[in-house]
Amino acid sequence: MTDLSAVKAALKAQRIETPSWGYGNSGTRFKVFAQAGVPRDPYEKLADAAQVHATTGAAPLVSLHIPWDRVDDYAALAAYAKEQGVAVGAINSNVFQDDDFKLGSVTHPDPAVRAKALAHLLECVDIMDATGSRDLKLWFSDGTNYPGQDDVTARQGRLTEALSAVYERLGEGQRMLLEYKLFEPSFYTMDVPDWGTAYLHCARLGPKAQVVVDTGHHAPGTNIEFIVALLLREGKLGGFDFNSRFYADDDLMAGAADPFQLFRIMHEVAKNGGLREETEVAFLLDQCHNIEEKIPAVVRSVMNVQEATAKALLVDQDALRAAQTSGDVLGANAVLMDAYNTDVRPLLAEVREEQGLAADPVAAYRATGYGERIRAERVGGQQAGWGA
Ligand code: PSV
Ligand code: MN
Repeated sequence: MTDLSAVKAALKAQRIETPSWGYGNSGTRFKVFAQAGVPRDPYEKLADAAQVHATTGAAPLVSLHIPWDRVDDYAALAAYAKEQGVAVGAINSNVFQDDDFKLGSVTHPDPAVRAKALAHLLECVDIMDATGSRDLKLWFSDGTNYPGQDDVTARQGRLTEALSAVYERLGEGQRMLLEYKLFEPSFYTMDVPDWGTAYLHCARLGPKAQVVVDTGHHAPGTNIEFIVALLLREGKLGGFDFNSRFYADDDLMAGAADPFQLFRIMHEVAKNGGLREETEVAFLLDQCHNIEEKIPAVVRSVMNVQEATAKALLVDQDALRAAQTSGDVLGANAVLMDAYNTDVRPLLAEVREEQGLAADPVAAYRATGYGERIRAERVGGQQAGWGA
């Protein structure tokens, strides 16, 4: 039997981190559709993120991307976040938008370019010191497009060198989260294409280095929950970049394309201790809202993660184990499906009401009139986007 009060406590404790870039303009390589009311600077992004937390009670952290969120005074930015009721979460490095990085950043054949990339990563740790962030999230677009373009093994050596330098710089309580991606923008080889490569580097570096699973970064059909279970078993799951995909790295709302997959992932997380605070799994969203209204889309995504988590917590683990040990294939599958097919919306409404929140966060957000206000007030200036 599942203990409902424990399920509720776990749901109340879950902290989902929203991405600053999710509030800015975004698009595909074909077109960016600007939206009225979009933030013009990191402060306005934090104010938007605070709306998501105010209505869900589950999104107290905001992940920043440097240089998109560059400011003069990061301590002041962190203080502003606090005033708004949120805090700065992970710092995401960006070594993929500078002309010098055409052939790579930390794995570039030219040592001068590598030094420039490393300097940026170290600057990100300085920013973490100022904001009080725990996590440095590293994703490298590095790789090659053509067989023979560069020495794949040498590139791994260069990667090790840069990662080691960053690892050495990490302070007390800080972590390095290494994110892998199968392809794009490099098409022949990515230097960190999969969890195995990320794991090898993190294992070599030490306990402060962990792997990030971006749900959009795998080949179609990949069993992501298996990867999650293995990483948790090794103490190497640092966190997630949640988003949905139909085809490649679509960056759609988490839980929108394949809610069953999100449930299966959260089931492995919940079962293997990933919801315990001391395990420190970061539940980040990494998604963009190209055609839909941004703030309610982030609210919806947070709710989708919560629903998947609630269903995962409702799995009757005793019944599951009993079915598994007796070889009852259908019975075991039924236990899992029973939980997945439970309508957890009333449970989550109850959880929210117990926290003094409205049962329906999207409706609560609409009722604030915040959307109308920012559309009226944020006129003029440069709207934030990927390049800003
Ligand atoms: C790369 O595709 C990625 O998933 C990384 O996390 C980047 O930092 C992020 O997207 C930027 O949107
Ligand atoms: Mn990502």
